[in-house]
Amino acid sequence: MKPRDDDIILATQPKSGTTWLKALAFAITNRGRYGFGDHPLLTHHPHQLVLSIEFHGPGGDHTDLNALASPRLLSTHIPMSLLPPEMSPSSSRRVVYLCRDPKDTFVSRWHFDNKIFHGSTMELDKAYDLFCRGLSPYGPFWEHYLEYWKASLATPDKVLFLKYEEIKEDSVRVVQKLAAFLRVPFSQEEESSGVPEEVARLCSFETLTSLQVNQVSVVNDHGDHRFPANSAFFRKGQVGDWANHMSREMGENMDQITKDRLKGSGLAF
Ligand code: PAP
Repeated sequence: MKPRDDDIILATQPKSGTTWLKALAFAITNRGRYGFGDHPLLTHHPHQLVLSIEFHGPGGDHTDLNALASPRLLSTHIPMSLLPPEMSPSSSRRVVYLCRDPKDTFVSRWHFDNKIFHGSTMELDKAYDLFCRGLSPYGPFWEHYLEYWKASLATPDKVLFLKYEEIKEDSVRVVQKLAAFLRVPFSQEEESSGVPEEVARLCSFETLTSLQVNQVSVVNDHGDHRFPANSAFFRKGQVGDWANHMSREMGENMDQITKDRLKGSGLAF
């Protein structure tokens, strides 16, 4: 893939809200193109509308990313320090990073892996131990957060740092913030006719999970049978579900690790 100056990169650790962020960014940047009554999000999974840099090609989607119209919305789980220099944030290339309380991200990941790797269920205790030791598929978990966090502090006009919990708390406010950051702010007229609210509603867990396209629970035709089914990207969509799976001590221990790893950065959960 050839990076372009006006690419918009949505970066996340897996299970921290990628699907939600894709839906929001797609709805915001394409709002002049589609009405809410026949919106592509009503018939397509967000992962089909915003393609991933690392999952296209063999083993993933076969769309040629170079054939997409500008500005492209692309997603990645790659740590910032491993992005090629031509993809780093610039005055025209924006990066939106979304993270989530590590405890909820961990629990979501555990469910997801057990769902997609049929027959190879890992005990939660074992997965917890690996996670706390920093073993995760996209490199050290907390450093992933920190790299994008530091970039957002250094260049807030190029890197927007969001938390899953803040979108849950006030999704309309985040929709407005995201639109402004992507240089497509809502007009006075859009604000007064409730467009930010419409976007938030369209992308909500309730709306997306009510759609047939997102209820597909068989393996998709993504060219490879390892690609998870659409429904696998939606589970509970809640803040704090970790408490239903981990003991209080496990939660406190993970909080302590998070505190230690993020110490002095100004980032906290
Ligand atoms: P991915 O990185 O593999 O694409 P990602 O979308 O980041 O996965 O994570 C899925 C999580 O986001 C699930 O969380 P849970 O397991 O705790 O339930 C999923 O339910 C949640 N999610 C997906 N879409 C939304 C949404 N529209 N609103 C809120 N949460 C959502």
